[in-house]
Amino acid sequence: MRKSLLLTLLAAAALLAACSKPVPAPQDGTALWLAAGRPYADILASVQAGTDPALPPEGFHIYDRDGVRRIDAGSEAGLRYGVYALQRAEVLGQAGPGLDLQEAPFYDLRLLNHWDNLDDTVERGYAGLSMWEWTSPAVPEARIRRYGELCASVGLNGAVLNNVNSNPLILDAAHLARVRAIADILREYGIRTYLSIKWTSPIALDGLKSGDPLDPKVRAWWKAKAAEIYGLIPDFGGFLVKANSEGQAGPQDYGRTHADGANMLAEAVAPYGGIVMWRAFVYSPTSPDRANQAVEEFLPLDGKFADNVIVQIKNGPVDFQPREPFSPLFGKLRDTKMMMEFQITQEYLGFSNHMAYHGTTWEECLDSDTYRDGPGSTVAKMVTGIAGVANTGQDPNFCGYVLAQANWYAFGRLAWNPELGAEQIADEWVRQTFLKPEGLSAKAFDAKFIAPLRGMLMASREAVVDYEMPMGLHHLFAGSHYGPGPWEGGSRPDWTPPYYHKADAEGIGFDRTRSGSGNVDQYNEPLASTYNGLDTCPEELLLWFHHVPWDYQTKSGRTAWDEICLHYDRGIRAVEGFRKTWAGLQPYVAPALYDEVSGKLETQLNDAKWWRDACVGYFQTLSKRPLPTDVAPLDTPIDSLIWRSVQSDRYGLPVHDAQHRPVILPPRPRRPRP
Ligand code: GCV
Repeated sequence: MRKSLLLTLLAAAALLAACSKPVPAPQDGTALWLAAGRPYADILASVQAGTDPALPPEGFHIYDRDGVRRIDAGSEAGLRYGVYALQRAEVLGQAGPGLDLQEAPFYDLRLLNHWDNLDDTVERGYAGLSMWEWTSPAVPEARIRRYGELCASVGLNGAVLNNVNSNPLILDAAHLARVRAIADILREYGIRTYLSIKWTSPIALDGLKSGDPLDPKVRAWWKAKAAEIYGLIPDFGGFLVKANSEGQAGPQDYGRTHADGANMLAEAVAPYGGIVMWRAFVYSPTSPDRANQAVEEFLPLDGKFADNVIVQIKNGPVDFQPREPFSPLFGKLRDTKMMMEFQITQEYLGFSNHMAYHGTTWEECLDSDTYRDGPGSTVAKMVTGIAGVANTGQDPNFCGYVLAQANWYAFGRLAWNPELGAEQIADEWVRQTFLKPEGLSAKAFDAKFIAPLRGMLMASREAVVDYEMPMGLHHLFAGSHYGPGPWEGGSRPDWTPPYYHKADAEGIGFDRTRSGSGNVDQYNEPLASTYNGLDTCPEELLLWFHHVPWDYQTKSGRTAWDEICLHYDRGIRAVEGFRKTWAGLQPYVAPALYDEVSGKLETQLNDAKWWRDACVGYFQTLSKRPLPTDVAPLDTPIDSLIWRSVQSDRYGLPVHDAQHRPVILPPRPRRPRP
């Protein structure tokens, strides 16, 4: 009798426990970070909204008066930002009575740059074809509206619709009509439309003989084109230009300067309040150090650009590598407006397959001190606008990976306020994106899900640096920009990894010191000397600035060789840790999202091992040193990896097998090392 009572009690307890198990909310990532908040219209309807001309145009003030919640704003756009700020505060549990939140954006220009082509492919896009659907007759209005909401909710206010490697046809009548249709939708969300132009458009579209910016016919053509565009889109933002860069034509082809070219376009859009964003991403194949070139070309032009020209500079001097120092140009130009260009899409950080939260990358850059006007001259303060190369496409979740959505979010938040911390932003994003399971207290959700996922995000970029290119190594990737290729040669040295790592039997690293390429002196003191000194250079940038012997003693007391091996190993351990943490989060997350992230982490781990095996294995053929005893042995011998790269599909995306392993192709015919 007693026994059966006990059994009954035990069964009841088990049932109770089963019933109180958290039930994950059904979600699939398509609501992005708008998942957890009240709908926009509900929030708007629940407040008293007013305009306050004393507030900055895009600013807002949320407060309570006489028990009523109010949002005052400087404009319609400001009100929109205020409503979304309230939505966020509600989700974060910060919207209780007495809320008093007054904000305005730090930068006026907060743009996404879409590298979308008119055939709907997306250069460096890993989330499907172009979200604008250039090739289909109908404009995808629902998606564009959703995009507008997402951008507005994080404070973005501009979009360059097409690739900087531009097709001149973007400026023909048919495409401009479509651009107008898109602009009409985006305007409702406070987003201005901009276009990338091809320098040779007057030649391609109307048969002009030249693209010389000082030729009156060319100038007249651009003026007429600007008038046509503004006739269709009165609030058109302006042009983004890639000129004399990577094969794109530009004013230098006619013996003119970047300033001549930019100013000619600036004159055409000035009557309408338009701007020209002129990219500083320039480098020629013959220069001894690609990292020097932007300063070499643009510093002599300082002060020569028209008022409505902004020079748009990539965060680092090379090209969106997992870690670069900030571009020295930010600390050099004084009389030229500058704009930051970050890359949200993960061209060099595992596409949309790897978790690589960029909040930390961008925080590191924006907080860097250029010393231009003395200590405290951070990069954030040097620039007047901020652009991010978008990671969006037609995928239902927009980004190809739920965890990649965090980068779009982080970009918007930092563009609004570059002083926000990466960790705070990660926390906000997790709370807004993932719904609390039923049957779980908010406190438990915090401890069991939010904190671990936030921790994963925060550690993720450093993990990628470790398993791809640690200690300042850079540009070690293979042709597709996915996966390792430290051995790769080619006709153009500055497109090959050996140009950057300079590894040989003696040592490794690019000497950018005063006895090398002199790049350190493009930075202001005291940074120039800090980078120049072997002892003072931060070790995370050691091989960016210095060529060191393999047995150089690092700060840990280990040799450079051992330290490199340890970093690669550490990267793999980190991804293993992410996998383990994520497995523990299964009870709290919808199966669709759980499976998506689990699969991607599996891919990331296999890719990380491939990176380690290829890089450490290849460098070992030169250093001829054994692996340190405290790292795991390589999985794959270098002979099976060297001269090989991953199979790509027709869009250039890497192919993985059913076990999430990269499909490595047989060796290609060797090109001689330069
Ligand atoms: C749009 C890198 C990328 C190119 C890109 C270029 C740029 O080289 O690989 O795809 O072209 O940067 O920023 O212009």
